[in-house]
Amino acid sequence: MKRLYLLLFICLASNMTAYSQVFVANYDESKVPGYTLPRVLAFTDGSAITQRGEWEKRRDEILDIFSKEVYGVSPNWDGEMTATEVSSAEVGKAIRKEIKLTLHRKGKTVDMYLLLFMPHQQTPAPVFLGLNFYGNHTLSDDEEVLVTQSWMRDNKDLGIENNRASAKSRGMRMPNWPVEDIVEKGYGLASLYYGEIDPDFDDGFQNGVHGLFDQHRDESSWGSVAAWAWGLSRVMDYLVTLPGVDANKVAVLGHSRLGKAALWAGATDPRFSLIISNNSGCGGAALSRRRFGETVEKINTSFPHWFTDSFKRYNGREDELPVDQHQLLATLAPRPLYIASGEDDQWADPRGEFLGGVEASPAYEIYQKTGIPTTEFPPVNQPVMGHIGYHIRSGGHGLLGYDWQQFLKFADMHWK
Ligand code: GTR
Repeated sequence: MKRLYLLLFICLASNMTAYSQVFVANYDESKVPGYTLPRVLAFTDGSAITQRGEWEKRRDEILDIFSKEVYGVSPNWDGEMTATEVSSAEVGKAIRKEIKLTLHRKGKTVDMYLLLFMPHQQTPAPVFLGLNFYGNHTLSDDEEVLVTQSWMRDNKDLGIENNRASAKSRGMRMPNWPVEDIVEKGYGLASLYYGEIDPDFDDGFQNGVHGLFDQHRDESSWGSVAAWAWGLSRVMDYLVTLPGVDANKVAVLGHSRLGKAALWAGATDPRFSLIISNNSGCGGAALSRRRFGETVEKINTSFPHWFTDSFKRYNGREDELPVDQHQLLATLAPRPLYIASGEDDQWADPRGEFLGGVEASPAYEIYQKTGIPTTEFPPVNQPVMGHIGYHIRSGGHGLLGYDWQQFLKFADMHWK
């Protein structure tokens, strides 16, 4: 009997602990804790940075810290990639192609299918490259565009069952990828399903591009966000070989977790000449020290495979992070950077995303460029554009037509 009581007590107690650990996000600005951000233009010993050369030395140190403590150290690519055209068609003012890119390394392969829309024109066109969430066929109503065979999270509305996509979702994401508007401007669009680079579940890093490498994992090994970013660089390896692409004008963009990946791709690959983060939030453009909406602990608990194991040391200890996200944004200087938030997407901390841009701006000034042209949080639907652009639009979490209209304006501003 005593044992039964003891067992009952243990069960109750463990339940209570579980209950007391239920995460409650802070959405109250007045409850944002006081914090001190690491200064962008300072070395670790506190000495000020005033010269470009000093900044670039510091920038490399910052990137090294982000590799080791946040996203993980990605391998150099020493394999081969082959490209095979799967289909090609004229669609309106664009040529649409799907290309199978196969990564080969030590007898292992990974296939990624790239969907490419290019304007008909004589001169090489700038291109937007962005990963998609549900497969290339969701961006097109053309039946030739393949339905990915890769693992996908189930979603009844989109016809994704048993972790496989189906033709039910064909064309369903077209409003989020306004191909016609992009092509009309003389730009191209390249996209691929992010799960083909690395399926988004915690499998001990066996599948996707992680599986191409012999892994002796440690606490700084690359997670999934780094893998998606690394995959974007492999796509860039291909894009630069295309005569129709202006390799000096390739923008990398992403929404949400893929916005985090786009930022890391931009930081690690200087060939991306314009970087766009849409609703990237925690681990993206938002300052971790604000602990507003999603926190470091929350993201590491929900998605243990996204970042390094070392990042988990900062769960609930954001002030001990040797870097904060404004420094990641600063490493992109002087390349144009656009940060977009949604008013109802408080989970991603819109103000924290804006402040990330504000605090990154001194690095742009080193290059005589204005980062975000204001330190005042702009009203809804009133974009501000310097070398860093920012808007908070009405509505929630999503990559919408309004967002694209601003990205296109921003690209025109810097590319035309
Ligand atoms: C959420 C996650 C965010 C964001 C988002 C998404 O569940 O907490 O950090 O990445 O997913 O990718 O849609």
